Amino acid sequence: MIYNEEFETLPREALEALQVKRLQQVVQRVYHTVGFYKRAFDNAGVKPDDIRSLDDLKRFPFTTKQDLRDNYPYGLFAVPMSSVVRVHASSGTTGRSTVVGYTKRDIETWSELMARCFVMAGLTKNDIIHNAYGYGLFTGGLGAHYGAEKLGASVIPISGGNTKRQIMILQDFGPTAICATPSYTLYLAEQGEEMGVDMRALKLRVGVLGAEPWSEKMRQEIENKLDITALDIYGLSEVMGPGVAMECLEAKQGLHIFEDHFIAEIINPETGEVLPEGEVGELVFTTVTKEAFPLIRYRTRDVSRLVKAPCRCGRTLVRMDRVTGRSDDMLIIRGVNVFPSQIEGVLLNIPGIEPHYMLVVDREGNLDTLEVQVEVGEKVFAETGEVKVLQQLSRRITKDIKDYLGVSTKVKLVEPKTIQRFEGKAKRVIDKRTI
Ligand code: DLL
Repeated sequence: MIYNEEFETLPREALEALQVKRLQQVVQRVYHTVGFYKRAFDNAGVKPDDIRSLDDLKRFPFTTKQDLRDNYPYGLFAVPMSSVVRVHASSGTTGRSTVVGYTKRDIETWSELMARCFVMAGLTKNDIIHNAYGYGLFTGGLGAHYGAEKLGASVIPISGGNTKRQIMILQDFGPTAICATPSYTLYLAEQGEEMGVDMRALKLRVGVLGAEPWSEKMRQEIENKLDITALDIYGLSEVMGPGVAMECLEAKQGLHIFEDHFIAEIINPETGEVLPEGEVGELVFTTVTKEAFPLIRYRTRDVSRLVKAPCRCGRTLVRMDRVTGRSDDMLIIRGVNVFPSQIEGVLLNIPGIEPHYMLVVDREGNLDTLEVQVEVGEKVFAETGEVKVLQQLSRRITKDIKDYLGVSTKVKLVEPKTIQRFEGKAKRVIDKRTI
């Protein structure tokens, strides 16, 4: 089944003609409504009229996460706030995270794209969807929720956390599909087993899983433990949220990008050069229908590959490979995006510690763990042999990181001068996860 037969199966020529038309409109619009784009285009010596074909897009400048931060919170919005009906944000709970906005029509578009994803996963209005993506500033919860309602399915808005209750609801409410991060899905499966629940006997049939990188091996584990088909969903707040691309049930080979709304390019992250189809590089998206927060050539930092070959499911939409990594240092810890520099920012505001730290990321029982090792200042160390003071310090660090970035950590205070020093680029992260 295909939710929007017309737009998901357009012949490539017609699809590209539609993209060019929409691209011309959005480029005109941002040039005249968002100061940032006017300056960026002027600096690059390009004008909105320069778009005559899709190929002309590569002459336009990139937009980066830094640009979003520099224009925090609403500087890149292309409509007045009176037309914005929702905001979301990624990376952390406060501070200069990236803030995105939606008009009423943007929410409708997003809901449709999420509905397309659910249908791509074989779901209908007769399904009951257990939505364990977090509700709040994160786009996962509400994004999936609106899409499920648009489809007419029944949503259980359980959100994240409270695992025992989730398992009870999985048994009692009889959901046929689950939305969650792949690592949390595995965790749920294992916790259920530990509680003596036969997790394969639940009514669950499909998982629509994403928001973090995962592997074929994890897919098999999830499918075995829950007796479901596990499919990959991709998205990012800046571009929309979940539902930028989705894997189809029929082929399970690559994620279809909704090209009537987003133009995808793959670039060499070092040079910015556009790479030919089939080569691995950094994904770049241009949104062509968004009203509140259009983005031109946004560098996602996600590493993937594009394949235009026809798909068994009948959709003509280009497919991207599952995202295996990033071309920057962003970490995804239990679905929360964290940059080492943000943790550094929190640490620098706490008296008594040194700006020498190391982040150790691991996975215990399918849940990510983050340990922050940080040096105590000489003075504090010399003056306070007292364990209590050190405990207080460590609690403060844990609390501040949780408050500012929304991620739980284990803090390990270490003696002065014990964390490795680097002559060149500092290595701040040890990621031990094997996914
Ligand atoms: O994670 C949106 C989302 C919610 C996608 C629910 C899928 C399901 P952000 O919090 O802005 O948005 O994080 C976006 O997460 O740039 C990728 O690095 C990573 N990511 C998202 N989906 C996948 C996936 C949401 N399927 C960032 N595989 C992106 C690998 C993913 N990485």
